[in-house]
Amino acid sequence: MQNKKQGLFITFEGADGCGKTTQLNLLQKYLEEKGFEIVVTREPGAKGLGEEIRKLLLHYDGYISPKCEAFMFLADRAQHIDTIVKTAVNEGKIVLCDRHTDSTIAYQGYGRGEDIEKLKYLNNLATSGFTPDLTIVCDVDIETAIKRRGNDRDRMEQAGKDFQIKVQNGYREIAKLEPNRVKIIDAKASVEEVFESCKKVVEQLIKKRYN
Ligand code: Z5A
Repeated sequence: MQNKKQGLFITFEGADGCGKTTQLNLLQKYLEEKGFEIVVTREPGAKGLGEEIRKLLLHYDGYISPKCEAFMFLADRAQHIDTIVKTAVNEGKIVLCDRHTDSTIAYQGYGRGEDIEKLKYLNNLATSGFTPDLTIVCDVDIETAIKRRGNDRDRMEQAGKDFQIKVQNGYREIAKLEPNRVKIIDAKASVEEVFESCKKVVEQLIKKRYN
């Protein structure tokens, strides 16, 4: 349970190439200018052991079974939450995290077809129930996302267009189920316009938390 003295945990999600990292970086700059202490992090692979897991997940050139893949993301998450995210939030910082639990539901659940309820249980186990205060999903059609992403593809990005569409629809379902936490932002517009939408939802949260 987070109290008023704590910071905030904000996650960015969406299909690969949606533009979420661009928005996260803009938000970091904007909030730092307002005097907030910001920690920027990511899943998989924030640092140390996580970076090693990331290398395997994205660049291992042999077969990784869907269940093994799910457990590797979850292992990274357990380490990340315990060693980076919780500490920073408890110190009053705002943590901006590029991908988190919803990626597992969207990619391993909706995308790969692993049991979603079981994945939710495992997410909860990995995070000890530590949940983002806000999740911004950058929603853009897959053709645009593919164009933005370019040609340099890792193991996950090679999964194909049908897979990405399932992931995209997965995010839309997640947002329907948790409308208070998960906000869908139309990410098709220009970087500046998308940032205006992000700022709006973040400012609402900050007002609620700090005023
Ligand atoms: N994964 C998983 O399966 N399960 C899990 O539990 C977790 C992750 C945690 C991590 O990849 C992979 O792991 C990911 C999901 C999976 N795989 N896939 N596929 P990653 O960390 O290497 O990368 P990513 O998170 O998928 O994407 P990214 O490289 O960070 O890109 P992005 O955040 O989606 O977009 P971007 O870097 O901000 O923008 C991409 C380009 O578009 C760039 O050139 C920008 O300048 C441009 N851009 C951005 N916004 C705009 C707008 N508005 N207009 C025009 N151009 C724009």
